[in-house]
Amino acid sequence: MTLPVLFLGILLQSWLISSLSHPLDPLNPSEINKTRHIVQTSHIGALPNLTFHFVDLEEPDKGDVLKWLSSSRKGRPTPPRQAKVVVRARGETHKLIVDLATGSIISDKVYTGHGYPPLTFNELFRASKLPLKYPKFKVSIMRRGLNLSEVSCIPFTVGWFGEQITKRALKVACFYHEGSVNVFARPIEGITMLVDVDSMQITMYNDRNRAPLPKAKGTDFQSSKRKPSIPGSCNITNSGFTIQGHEIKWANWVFHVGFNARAGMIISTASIFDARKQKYRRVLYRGHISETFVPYMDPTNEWYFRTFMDIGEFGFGRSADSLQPMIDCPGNAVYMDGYMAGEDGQVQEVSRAICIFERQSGNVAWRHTEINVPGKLIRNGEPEVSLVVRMVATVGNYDYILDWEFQRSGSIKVGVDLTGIMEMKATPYTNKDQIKENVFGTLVAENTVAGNHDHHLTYYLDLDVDGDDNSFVHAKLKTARITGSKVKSSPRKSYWTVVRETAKTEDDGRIRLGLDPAELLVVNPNKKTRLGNQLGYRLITGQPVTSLLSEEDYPQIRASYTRYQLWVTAYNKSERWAGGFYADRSRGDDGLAVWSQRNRVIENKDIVVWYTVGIHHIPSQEDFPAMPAVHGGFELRPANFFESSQLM
Ligand SMILES: *[C@@H]1O[C@H](CO)[C@@H](O)[C@H](O)[C@H]1NC(C)=O
Ligand SMILES: *[C@@H]1O[C@H](CO)[C@@H](O)[C@H](O)[C@H]1NC(C)=O
Ligand SMILES: *[C@@H]1O[C@H](CO)[C@@H](O)[C@H](O)[C@H]1NC(C)=O
Ligand SMILES: *[C@@H]1O[C@H](CO)[C@@H](O)[C@H](O)[C@H]1NC(C)=O
Ligand SMILES: *[C@@H]1O[C@H](CO)[C@@H](O)[C@H](O)[C@H]1NC(C)=O
Ligand SMILES: [Cu+2]
Repeated sequence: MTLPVLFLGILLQSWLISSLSHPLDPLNPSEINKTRHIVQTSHIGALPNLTFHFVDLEEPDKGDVLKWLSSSRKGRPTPPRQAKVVVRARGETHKLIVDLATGSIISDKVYTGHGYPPLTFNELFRASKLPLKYPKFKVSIMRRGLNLSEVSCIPFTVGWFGEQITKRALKVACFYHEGSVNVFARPIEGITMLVDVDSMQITMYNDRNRAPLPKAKGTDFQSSKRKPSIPGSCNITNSGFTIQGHEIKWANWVFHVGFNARAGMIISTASIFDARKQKYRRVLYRGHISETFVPYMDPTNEWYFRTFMDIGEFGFGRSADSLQPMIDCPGNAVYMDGYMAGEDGQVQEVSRAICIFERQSGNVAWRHTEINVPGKLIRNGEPEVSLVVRMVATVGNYDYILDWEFQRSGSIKVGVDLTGIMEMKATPYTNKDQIKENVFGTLVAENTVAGNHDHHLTYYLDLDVDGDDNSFVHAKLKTARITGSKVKSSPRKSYWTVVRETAKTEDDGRIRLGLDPAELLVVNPNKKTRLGNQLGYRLITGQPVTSLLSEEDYPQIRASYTRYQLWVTAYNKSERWAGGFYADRSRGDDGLAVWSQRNRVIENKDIVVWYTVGIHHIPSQEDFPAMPAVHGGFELRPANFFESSQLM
């Protein structure tokens, strides 16, 4: 069935109709507005200079959501709508729970732990403008013979380096955009400015005045080739998916797509239809990106602090870009808008924040040719068709293209493409032969070093394989030797065999992947296939990357969860953000690594898998002036979940 796009558009706009609502729907514009109104007319609203840092659905308890899902749904009321709100006033951070039905604040707690909520766009913007009015900076620009009106400044989060007392702070670096749109390519090197965010003032200034300004020539990444092909000329159609509110049905899948300022796109309650059992079976309760850690490997004064945790410090939803039809998503894509609250609590809309499209990849889903049936040549197969849900987060210089791809086979492929502009440092060198010191990166253009760095993208995966209670199985492939009496019966000396280890507690759930071959499975220990195999879903990982920073290094203390690529924890509604909710200037005393230390039982329990897609990035000249996309990701693939292939 093909739904014309126009019809889908009408369906998309009808998400306020309650019969289409789902308990995990993100706050809609009128709910965000209402939340603001409730907060502003309360005692909190009376506090001076109140700023909103996070507004999201306070999600109902999982049990209530599941009850709603298993009921007939239509007409059944969703659990009461509540909002989670994080505001700051008088130098304090308040965490509020707002009840939208009664219009009241039902919980108000002042956060007293380490770290701060995400920076607001307005704070970042104001910080970026401070240098341009700062007398010492003006002198530095004049001394370099530059024109202040061609300078753009960009604020960076500062991390934490053992300070006993911290304040909300940013460091601002400036760039010369004259003659190029590639702002990051022309850093004005040697200047450090510390901004106190609460008072919005420059509180430290240092100009070491080094390194010439890289040239503008060759830095432009715009070109006429970038023009998309004319819509119309592209004749791809969707063979059929429907969107009701935020719920998407395609082929054998049904799932919910949400959005918030922190994670951006959130996939929930994904179930797959089992034709044999004639029912939907649960696979994933919630999946989204949880935290990113992007440490640069340059310990010098102007660079050491660049150890970003973008999700917690800024937010991928906050950084979500409006998708460009025919570039970011193909011609058959359908779009969803995203809504957030701004610093003043007002609704902010990201139009076309998410796109959904059917993809004919050109790959083969399965095939076979059989020549051994006498008198017959049997050739069969199917092209691969999948459904992709995509968003793009542009976090300063980098662009992350985030995909969730659903396949009829039962697989969910999660992909991330990294593209954009390198973070670059001005250097006196114009040729590699001149360089006798460590420049902590690659010379990618004259006077320009692109710094070595990592990207660790940690995914939250609350898998519920055919039910809540699951176990994690580390199925190791071990070489078996043929010895003793068996030697007589086989000319072979060895083979491999599978040794399944079920994780009992969270200690067993911390896994460093490496050379040892293994299958990683989330199984339902209470269910078996008709043939007696344990039902499961397999996690097929990408390259095993862990952080190489030393354990006592401050950035590593904050992002200690990057020590392992894989963690399994007991489900707890409030444990969602791997680096802790208050990631800005955090000290590593909250987050995945800390929760896992409780060593809870994870066998035959509701469990959450955390997997980190990691990329060590040694820049090369081809990454300049803009970087062709690099791909990372993983696959969730059924393993004895069905009785047989879902493609035939
Ligand atoms: C936002 O809420 C205020 C106060 O309740 C109301 O007066 C206003 O009409 C609302 N605006 C929108 C756009 O919903
Ligand atoms: C509120 O903000 C203004 C402008 O930034 C500032 O001058 C004033 O001191 C602030 N008031 C309080 C109580 O923080
Ligand atoms: C500085 O740049 C502005 C804007 O591009 C331009 O109008 C002005 O003439 C420049 N001044 C100098 C001294 O080059
Ligand atoms: C586009 O698709 C339609 C419907 O499948 C088909 O009739 C038409 O021939 C196609 N046009 C081109 C140019 O491929
Ligand atoms: C859930 O997690 C939070 C944060 O880690 C913790 O404070 C709370 O005690 C946990 N609840 C349970 C029931 O374990
Ligand atoms: Cu990179």
